[in-house]
Amino acid sequence: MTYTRADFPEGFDFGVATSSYQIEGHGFGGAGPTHWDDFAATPSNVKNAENGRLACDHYHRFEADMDLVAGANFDCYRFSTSWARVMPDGFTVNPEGLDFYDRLTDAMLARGIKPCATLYHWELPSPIADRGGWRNRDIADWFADYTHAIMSRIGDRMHSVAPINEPWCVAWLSHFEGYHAPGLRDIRATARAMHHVLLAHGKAIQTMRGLGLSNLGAVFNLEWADPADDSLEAAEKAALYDGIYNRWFLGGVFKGEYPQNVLGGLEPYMPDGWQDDFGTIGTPVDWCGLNYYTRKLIAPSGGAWPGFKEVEGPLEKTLMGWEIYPEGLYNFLTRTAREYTGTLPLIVTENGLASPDVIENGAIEDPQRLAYIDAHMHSLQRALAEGVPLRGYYLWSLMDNYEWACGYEQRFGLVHVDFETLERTPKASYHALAKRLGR
Ligand code: IFM
Repeated sequence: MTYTRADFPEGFDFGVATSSYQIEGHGFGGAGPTHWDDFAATPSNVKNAENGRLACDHYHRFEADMDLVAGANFDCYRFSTSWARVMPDGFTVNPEGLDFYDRLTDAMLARGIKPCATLYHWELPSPIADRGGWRNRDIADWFADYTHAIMSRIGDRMHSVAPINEPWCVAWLSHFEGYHAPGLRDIRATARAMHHVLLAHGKAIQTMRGLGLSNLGAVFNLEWADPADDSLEAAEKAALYDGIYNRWFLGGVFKGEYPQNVLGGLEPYMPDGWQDDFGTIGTPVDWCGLNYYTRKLIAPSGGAWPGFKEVEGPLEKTLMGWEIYPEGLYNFLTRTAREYTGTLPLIVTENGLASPDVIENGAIEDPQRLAYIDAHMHSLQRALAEGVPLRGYYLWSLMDNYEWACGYEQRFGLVHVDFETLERTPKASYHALAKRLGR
């Protein structure tokens, strides 16, 4: 089944997403060092020790890149602003950084594209990391100051804003699994980051309300967890994985509580007074964003808490090795509305896949991407038919970019980037979507 714009309700937004460090070229415009530069410079953390210093050179090519967004008939462009570009030392404003986002905003508006900003997509200024980064409670106030600086400049022209992309990655992946910067594997650091990331979210929302901004949201990455077998132990571990990955963050923001099964492991390491912060964390938002890619099969592993492991599943996989499971998107849309957000608008703020795309005779065929998109659009249709207040669907990503610890190998873009010449070539999926999203 293939879908076009006409299959979706009037006013439904189609968008495409990127993030600052993954595309801009962090070496330009007076941006300061980030913990991703430090992490990438440390052996074995990132494939080929690659970093975002040049990336896609979007800093100099953003006008042409906005032509690509408009050319595929997308309504929205979800981008992020870089704390370290706006405040290279974490605290002091860099006028060049503000000017860049000003130009980028105008480039979107000139093409009729709705600007959808995210304020933090992982490039923490190194001087903030030196002060403990997400482990330090003060980060919530520092982040609010940065929010004030950037949104005072461009906030009036934003269609929507969300403070933090994917709090699970910011906290768990980076402080417990050590897979992302700052590369820690420390349960106390994790518990603090899990809480402070939500406190910072709440303070940023309050700051933007103070500036008179509206259409503010929260963006979560959600991963469906199925037990690897029929045992009670596997079911419990899948529920714990779900708690850590999904319910902790949704629960904090929308219910003012953390799941008991996760507190069972993290509570001894939580910062003092965490129970008193839910008033700030739960500051009302106007929409909820869901980033969805895959599911995991979970089994007990023995050993220390949380005592689970991922087991390889049987479904077709993407280049990342992630199973393709569109059912999970349907599950999350219905469950989130039912258990957390009620009538609040939902937006799928990221969905997409990496594939081994190569140019042949000037063209790039990426049929797996289009099939993936259609299968997930089918899940959107099912959720809409059941009354889920879904308002938009954004693809990850506009163009191939820096896929963090995987370097430049994993190509998530609708547009191919040659990382030698930086030439952009739209893939077959881009051309197909441009037709389907046309009015
Ligand atoms: O590239 C990332 C992005 O930065 C956040 N969401 C998932 C994408 C694919 O891994």
